[in-house]
Amino acid sequence: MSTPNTERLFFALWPSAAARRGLVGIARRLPAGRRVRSANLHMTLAFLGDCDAGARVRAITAAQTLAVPPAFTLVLERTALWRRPGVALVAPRETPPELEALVGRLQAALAAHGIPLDKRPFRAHVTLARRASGEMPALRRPIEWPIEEFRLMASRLTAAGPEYRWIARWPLGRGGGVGAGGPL
Ligand code: 2AM
Repeated sequence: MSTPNTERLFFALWPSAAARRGLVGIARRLPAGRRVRSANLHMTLAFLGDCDAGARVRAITAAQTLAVPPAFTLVLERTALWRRPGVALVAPRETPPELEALVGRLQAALAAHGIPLDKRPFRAHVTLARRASGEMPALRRPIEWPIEEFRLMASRLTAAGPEYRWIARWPLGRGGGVGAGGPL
């Protein structure tokens, strides 16, 4: 639970309008579950949990010093259900190397700045619904999502569910090069 002096932070990718439409389209076809609100759909890169002001500054510094991979297109092709938590999701067939690089470098930079992360390995996915069950519908066509930036997000729990706002954004590399990121 966040205290008045902490914020729940995570790094994430936020979908383009077209990718969001694709995500909402498949979410609507789920047989059961509590759907994630359209504005909240995202892919988590690294979950930091409750952070005080010092940890927030270290997280921003870590992201700024990152050697970002080039921009790329993420193709989401499959749906799945993680039965135990009841998470309905969409995911790429395989995690693209640029996404592996982004997450790996982010994890390393956060560790170097003294920010502990969940030990569980990264599994690229977008949560569509929770408390989901039943047969997952197949995508009618792959969702193509241009990944041009990543964001540091803060989450606040409200009576209507979680509310997310971005704190900072960093562009990925242009023209296939690998460069150091900075806030937009
Ligand atoms: P998800 O990626 O499976 O949806 C903000 O809470 C985001 O961080 C959510 O997207 C959530 O799950 C992800 N996340 C990862 N680990 C978490 C944890 N231990 N507690 C809450 N959210 C977590």
